[in-house]
Amino acid sequence: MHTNSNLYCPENLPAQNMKPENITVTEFKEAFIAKIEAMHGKPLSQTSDREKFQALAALVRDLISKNLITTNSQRAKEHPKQVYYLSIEFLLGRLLETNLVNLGIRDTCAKALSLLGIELGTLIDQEEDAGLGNGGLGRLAACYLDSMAAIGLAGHGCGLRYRYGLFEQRIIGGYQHELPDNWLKDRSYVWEYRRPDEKVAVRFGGAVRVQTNGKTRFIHENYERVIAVPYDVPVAGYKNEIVNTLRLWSAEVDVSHHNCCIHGNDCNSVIGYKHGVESLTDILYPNDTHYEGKVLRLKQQYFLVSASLQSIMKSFRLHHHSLSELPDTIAVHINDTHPALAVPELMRILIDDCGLGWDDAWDLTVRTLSYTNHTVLPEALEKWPVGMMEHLLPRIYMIINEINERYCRQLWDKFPGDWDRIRSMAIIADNQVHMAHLAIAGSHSVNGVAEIHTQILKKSVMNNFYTHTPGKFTNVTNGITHRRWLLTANPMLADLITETIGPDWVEYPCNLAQLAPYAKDTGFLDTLANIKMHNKLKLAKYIKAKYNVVVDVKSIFDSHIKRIHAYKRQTLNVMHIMDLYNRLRENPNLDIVPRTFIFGGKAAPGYYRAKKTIKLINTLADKINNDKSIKDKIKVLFLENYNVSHAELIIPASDASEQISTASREASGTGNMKFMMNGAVTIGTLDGANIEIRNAAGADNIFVFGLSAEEVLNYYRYGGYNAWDIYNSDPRLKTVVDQLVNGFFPVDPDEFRTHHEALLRHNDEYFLLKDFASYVAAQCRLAEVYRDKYIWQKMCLMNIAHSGWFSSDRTFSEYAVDIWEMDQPVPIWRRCQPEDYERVMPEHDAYI
Ligand code: 26V
Repeated sequence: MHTNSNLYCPENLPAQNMKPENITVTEFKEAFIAKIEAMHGKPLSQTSDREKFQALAALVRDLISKNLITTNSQRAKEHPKQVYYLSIEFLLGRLLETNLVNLGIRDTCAKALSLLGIELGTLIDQEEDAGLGNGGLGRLAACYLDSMAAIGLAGHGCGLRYRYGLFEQRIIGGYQHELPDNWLKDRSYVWEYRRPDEKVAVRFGGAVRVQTNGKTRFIHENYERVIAVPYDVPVAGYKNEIVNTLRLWSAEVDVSHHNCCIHGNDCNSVIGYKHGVESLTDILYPNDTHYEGKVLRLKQQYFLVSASLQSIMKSFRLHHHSLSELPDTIAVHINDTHPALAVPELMRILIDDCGLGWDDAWDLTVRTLSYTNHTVLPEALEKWPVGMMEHLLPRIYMIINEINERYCRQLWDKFPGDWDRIRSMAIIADNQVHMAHLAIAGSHSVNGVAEIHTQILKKSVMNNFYTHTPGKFTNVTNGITHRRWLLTANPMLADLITETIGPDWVEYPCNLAQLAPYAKDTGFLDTLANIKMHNKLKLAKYIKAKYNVVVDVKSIFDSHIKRIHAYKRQTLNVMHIMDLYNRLRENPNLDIVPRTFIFGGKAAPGYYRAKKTIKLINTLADKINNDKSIKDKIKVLFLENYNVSHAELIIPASDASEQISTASREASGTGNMKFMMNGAVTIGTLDGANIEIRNAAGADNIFVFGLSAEEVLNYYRYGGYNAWDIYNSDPRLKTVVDQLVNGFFPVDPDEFRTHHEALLRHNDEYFLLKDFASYVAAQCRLAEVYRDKYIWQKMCLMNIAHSGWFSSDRTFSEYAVDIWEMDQPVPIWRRCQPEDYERVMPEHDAYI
C-alpha cells in the first residue's frame, strides 16, 4: 500500500559499478532524464518542480542503495560492534542536499541540471522538512546519525515514523495557530524503504500467568498485538561509501487477527479498530519540557523500545552464538528517558524469550545500555502512574517491580536506615514509575550534555545516584554536524575557508583553528564581512517576499530562534527591545546602531504563557515596525514556522546569537554552536555549552551577562530573591514592566497579564528582572563593538576558527570510545587534539 519501491529503476543508473563521485555531468543529466520518464511517464518539459524533485531524489537514493548493499555485506562478514541510538525524535530536516554533498556529487548534479535549465536550489526547496522532533534533542539525534556515518561506525538510529511531524505554525493576528504537518502527503517518503518482511509484533494489555511446574515461566495472555513495520532511511557517510540506517517504526493492525470483513463481520467496527491501532504512530507529541501522563505516549515509548530491541536481538542471534557476547557486539543508547523501557524490555527478552536467569540477564542488560540526560527541569522528568503501567504493560511492570525491589535492597545494604535517601532513589515511589531512576539503574553509563549540566546532575539533581555509583557518571558535551551547518548551509563561507586553509577542515574540523592568524588580515576580514552581507541579503529578500517588511541589511541581525519557553527568556529579549524603543522615542536622534531583531520558534500548543509570548513579540513588532518616528532604526520580526530549513537560512545571516537562558536551566543548547560556526557572536549567560563556547572562542569574543548558575541554584534552594525590590529600584525596568499592562500596547489590557504576574506576583522564577540591567549593558557593549568593522569581524572569525571542537564528529567519537567501547578504530584526530580540549575544557574547572 505505502511502497514506492517499484518506481526506482536501477537500469537508469550510469554504469553499474561506477562510484557516484565518478559520474560525469552528461551521465548524470541522462540518468536524470531517464528517471523522470520512468517515474512519471512523461517528458521532462511537462513535469512540475515537485515531480523533478521526486525523480532527482529517487536517482540519488538509487546511488545510495548501492553503497548500502556493500556496507551491509561487508559488515555481515566482519561483524563489527553495532550501536543503536534509541530516540523518540529525529529532527532530520531535508535530506536531498545532504545526500548530494555526502556522495560528493553536489556540483555534478547542479551542473547537469543547469544544462537542462533547472536550478538545483529550486528542487531542494521542494522537499518537505522531516520534522519528527520538537527541538534540541531531536536535532541532536539527527546530527549524530550524520557523524556516525561520516566516521564510518556501524551506528543506527531507531525511532518512530510519525504520520504527522511537529505541527505547522501559522501566525494569525499575532497568535500561534497549529496545523497538522502532513509531511507524507505523497503517502511515502522518498528516502525510505518499507520492509514488511522485518515486521515484529508488540503486545499491549492482557494479563500474565505464572507457570511454576519445573522452571518458572511467565505467560502473557489476552493481549493486543500491534504490528510494527520498519521503514529504513539510509544515512550516507561523507564521501566514504558507508551507509547506515535510521529505522523508523510504523504501527499497523494485525490482519491475521482481524480479517473480519472477509468473514462477514461488522466492517465499520473493524475500520475503527484499524484506525485506533494505527493512530499509535500518528502524532509526535508537541511538548518538549512538560511531561503529561498520556497513555498513548507511554504506548509510543514501549512500541519504539520493544520493536527496536526485538529486531536488534533477532539480528544478533543470527550472527552470534552466545548471549554472553551481547555487550561486546551491541550497544544500545537511551536518548533521554523516553526509551527507558529498554531496561525492562531487554530483561524480558533475555529472561522470557532466551531463558536466562535474572542475574545473568541483569548483568548483560546493564553492560549493553547507556543513557543520556537532556534536561534538569523538574516538570520534564517522566513519571508514569503505576496503575497505567501495570494495565498497559503487565509483564514489563512485573520486571520493573523486581528491578526496584532488588535495587532498593542493595541501597538498604549500603545506606542502612537512610529511608529518605532510598525513597528519593527508588524506581517506584509515590505510586509512580520514575523513568530517570530506571534508566540510571539499568545503564552502565549516564551522561550530561555540557560540563555545567553534568556538574549539576552530579552535585544536585542526581546527587544521590552519583554518590552511589560515581563511576557511571560522565560528561559528553553536545555537538553539531559541520557538514550541514557550515559546509552546506553557508557555501560561500565554506569556500573561503577551503581557499584559505585547504579542504582538510571538512574531515578535520579542528583545522578551522588555522584561520585564527587571519584576524590580522583586513583583506580577509573584508571578505568575511562580504559573505555575511550576501547571506543577510538573501534573508532580507525572503523577509520582504514573505512578510512585506524591508529590513536594513546594514543593521545588526540579532537572532533568537528556538522553542518558546519561559526559561529561554524570549521575554527578556523583548524587554530589552522595549527599553531601546523607549529610549528612541524619548530621543529620535539617539545614535544607536540599527538592529533587526529576529525571533522564531514554536510554543507547545498547551503552553499558555509561551503562546502569549509569541503574541507579545508580534504586538511589539507591529508597534515598532509601524512607528515612523524612530526612522527604521529598529525592526522586529517573528518568522513563522521555525524549522531546520529556516534555521539554515537564518543562522548564516545572523550577526548576534541570543543564548540567554536562566543560568543552570539549559542543559547545553546546540543552536549556540551553529551560530558560532557561522561567525555570529554570542550574547549569553554562563549556561549550558555557552561556557565551552566562551572557553573556545576566548572571553573577548562573546558577550556574557547575568547571574551564575550557582547564584540561581542558591536562590532556588535558599530563597532570598525579591522581584519587587529590583522593579522598584530601576526606573527604566519599571517602565517596561508597567507597559505590559498599562495600555502601551493596543490590545486588551489583560493580554499580557500572565507575563506581568510571572514577573511580580510569582516572584520572577527565571530572574528576568535580576538579569535585565546586565543584559542591557551587554547589548550596549555589543552594539558599540559592532561599530568597528574590523574588531567585530575579528570576533566573528575567532568564533569560526574555534568552532571545530563543536563538530558532532568529536562528540560522537567520545561516545564511541568512552561509552560504547566500539571495536572499530576511531582515529584520535576525530576527537580533536589535546590542546583543543585543554582550551575548551580546562581541567578541574568547577562551574557550580
Ligand atoms: C521532553 C519531554 C518531556 C515530557 C513530554 C514530552 C517531551 C518531549 C521531549 C522532551 C525533551 C526535552 C529535553 C530536550 O530537548 N532537551 C534539550 O536537549 C538538547 C540536546 O541535548 C540540549 O541542547 C538542550 O539544552 C535541552 O533543552
